[in-house]
Amino acid sequence: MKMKKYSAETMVEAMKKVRADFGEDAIILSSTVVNSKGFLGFFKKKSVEVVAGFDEPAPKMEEPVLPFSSPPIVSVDKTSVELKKEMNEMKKMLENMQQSASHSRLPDELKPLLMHLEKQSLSSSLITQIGEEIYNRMKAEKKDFTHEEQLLMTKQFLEREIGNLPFGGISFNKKFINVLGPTGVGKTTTIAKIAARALLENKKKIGFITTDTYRIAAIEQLRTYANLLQAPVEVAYNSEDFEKAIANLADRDVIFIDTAGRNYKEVKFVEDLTRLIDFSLDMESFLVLSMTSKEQDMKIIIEQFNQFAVEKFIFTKMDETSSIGPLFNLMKDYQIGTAYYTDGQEVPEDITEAASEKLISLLLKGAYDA
Ligand SMILES: Nc1nc2c(ncn2[C@@H]2O[C@H](COP(=O)(O)OP(=O)(O)OP(=O)(O)O)[C@@H](O)[C@H]2O)c(=O)[nH]1
Ligand SMILES: [Mg+2]
Repeated sequence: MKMKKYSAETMVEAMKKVRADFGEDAIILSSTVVNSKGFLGFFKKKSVEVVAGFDEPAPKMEEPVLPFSSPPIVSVDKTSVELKKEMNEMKKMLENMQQSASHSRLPDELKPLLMHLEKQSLSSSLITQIGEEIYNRMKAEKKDFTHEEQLLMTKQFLEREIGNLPFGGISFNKKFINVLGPTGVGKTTTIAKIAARALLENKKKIGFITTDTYRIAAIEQLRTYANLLQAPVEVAYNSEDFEKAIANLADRDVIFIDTAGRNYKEVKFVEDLTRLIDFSLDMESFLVLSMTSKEQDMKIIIEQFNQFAVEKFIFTKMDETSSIGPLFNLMKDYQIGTAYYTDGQEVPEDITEAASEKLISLLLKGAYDA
C-alpha cells in the first residue's frame, strides 16, 4: 500500500488533493486537525492533516519467458513425469480396489474357482470377467450352479476369448520351420521332437540348418539328434552359408532352422538374426517361450520378435510350473495362438500339439480339489 500525508485548510480541500493523486479508491487512514501556534497567538490558524493510503493493483503476471533449456523448465518436466507416475500408480490402485471390490461382490460359491484361477496366474481382468459372467447368470436364472456348471461356463468363456486363434502343429504347407527364442528355453530339444514326428508320423524328408554357431556344443547337440533321425545338418555362419545350406537341402520336404538363444531383450541380437536368416522364404516362424519365465519378461521378448510375423508360440517346461495362466494372458494380449507345448526332456515323447480345449482343461484341472 502506498501512503501519503496531505495538509490543507479544510477537510474538503485535503480530500480534493487525495483524490487528485489516488482517485476514488483512496482510503483515509487518519485525519487530524492541527492548530498552528501563530506568532504570539496572532495569525493562529487551524489546518487539517490527512494520511491517505491506496492499494496498488497487483501487477499483471506475464508468463515468464525462460530460455529453452533453463532449469525451471526441466523441473516443470520432472514434475509432470512424476505426476504421470503418481497418476498411473493411483489408477492401478483404483483398478485393484475395483477388482477386489468386484470379487467381494461375487458370491462365496464362486470363490474356490476364482482362487484357483488366481493361483494359476490368470490375469485379474480375465478372472473378473469370468466371475461376473457366472454371477450374472446366477442372478438372471435365480439359481446356484454346480461346480461342473461353473467349470463349463468358464470353459465356454475362455473358448470365446482364445478359441479363434490358430492352434496346432506345423502345417507342412511351408518348407521352412524357423524356431526362435531366448537362451535355454528348449529350442533345440523341441526341434528334435517335432522333426522326429514329421519323419516318423508324417513320413517327411527332413533336414536341419543351425545358425547357432556361438557354441560348438550347440552344433553337436543338433547333430546328435539329426544322426538319430538320419537327417542332414547344415551349419550357417553367415548369410552366404545360409543360401548354400538351402541349396544343399533342396530335396527335403521340411527344413528346421535352429537359432542361437541370445538375450533378445537386446535389439542387436534380434538384428543379427535378420542378417543371417532370409525371412522372405516360405517359412513358418515359431517363438519358443519357457513357462518358467516371468510373464513380464516374456512380453518384452514377444515385442522384440513381433517383426518376424511369429505364427504361433511353443510353450516349453510346462512340467516345471504349476501356473499356466500366463500362457492364456499372452495369447489373449498378442492374439497369437499356440502350436505345441512340451512337458519334459524326453525326445520325442514330451510334446503335445496344442488345442484350445486341451489347454483350458489343463488350466482348470484341480479347480475344486482341496
Ligand atoms: N523339464 C523340461 N526341460 C526341458 C523341456 N524342454 C527342454 N528342456 C531342457 O531344457 C534344457 C535346454 O534345452 P535346449 O533345447 O538346449 O534349449 P535351447 O533353447 O536350444 O538352448 P540354447 O540353444 O542354449 O539357447 C535342456 O536341458 C532340455 O532337456 C521341457 O519341456 N521340460
Ligand atoms: Mg539350442
